[in-house]
Amino acid sequence: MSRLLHALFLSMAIVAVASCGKAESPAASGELVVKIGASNPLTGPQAHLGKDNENGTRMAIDDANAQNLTIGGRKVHFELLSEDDAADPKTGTIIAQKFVDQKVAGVIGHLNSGTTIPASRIYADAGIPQISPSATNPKYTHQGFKTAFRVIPNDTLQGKALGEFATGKLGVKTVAIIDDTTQYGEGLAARFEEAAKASGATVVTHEHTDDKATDFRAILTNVKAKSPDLIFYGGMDSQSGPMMKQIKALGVTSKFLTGDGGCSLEFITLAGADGEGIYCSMPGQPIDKMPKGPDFMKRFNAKYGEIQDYAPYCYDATMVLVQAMKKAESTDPEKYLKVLAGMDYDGVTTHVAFDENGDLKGGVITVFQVQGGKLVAHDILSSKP
Ligand code: ABU
Repeated sequence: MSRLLHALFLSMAIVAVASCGKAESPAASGELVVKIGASNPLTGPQAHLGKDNENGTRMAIDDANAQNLTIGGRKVHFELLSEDDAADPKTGTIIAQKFVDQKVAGVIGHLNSGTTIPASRIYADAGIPQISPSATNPKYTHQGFKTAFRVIPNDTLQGKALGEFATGKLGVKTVAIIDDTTQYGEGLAARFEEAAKASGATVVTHEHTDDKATDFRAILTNVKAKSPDLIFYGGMDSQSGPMMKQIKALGVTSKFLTGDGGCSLEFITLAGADGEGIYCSMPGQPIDKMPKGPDFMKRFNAKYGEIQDYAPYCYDATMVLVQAMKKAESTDPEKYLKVLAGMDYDGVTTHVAFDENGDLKGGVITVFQVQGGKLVAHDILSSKP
């Protein structure tokens, strides 16, 4: 009996100590807790991009909470549920189902087209809005889902703009294409190929690797034998960096162009001096030309360090979702989904409004060149899809 009493007192003491000094949880204080899911690769070779996305979303949630918003007359507290999908499509769908079970109000993500597209069906079936800040494969918003939105220009625009940039501004006549066989890399490479051919280039070879490879020397030896004016890579920075080093080591002198997945600070770190002079693109304006870019960059840098790629888009995606709930005065997705589809929002990156598919209306593509170890804006392209 005395043992039982002892155990009872001990557990009461633990509860008392645990409660001491702890802020009342938002739910306990009568606030309505609104969960927002974010799914990104937080481990593995794309973890730096995943963390960048997570931080952009987190910053928006912190800002929204600081506004002390009420929705439908109740004070709300937004809570970030962040998951690591490791850029793996199957893991992405498991996380999507977990978010549905947790009744999230919306999802910001996933980072990759390869995870975003299969997860989008799960969100669509559950009626939960998904806003992608970074997945650029056009298929995502072309499946007829009312829940799929994107705040960044897609690869229909990016691929065409880059194909025309290669033949026009760079004046290349022959092109070798390499892609990583992912929904993003292969899709962008296909769009680039169409545009490059349509604007007069000859594709001398189109090679495929995968998103785990690190040794590209066999492919690059094939490419070298064709002496293309330009190599285009559809894939991520964790591969374009080492690929660039191997290109130089093999003595290949072709120009090099890649899309947004390869256009980051990480590319510069991985490629080192061998990355100097290459071209890469990001959908949207350079940050200093975004409507609220400079202020965002200053605040983000102070909190989280340098922006890798998509953090400002994550911020806008989150804020658009929050504003749609506020405008609808409801946290019921059925009510704010329609409002979200018709949003007009002055974001950090641009004015956000969606077309009939849920894609960002308008948009430009910026081509950067690596100069002195920095990404320097070279051209802003606005090719029509
Ligand atoms: N947009 C490039 C990186 C993410 C993706 O689309 O897979």
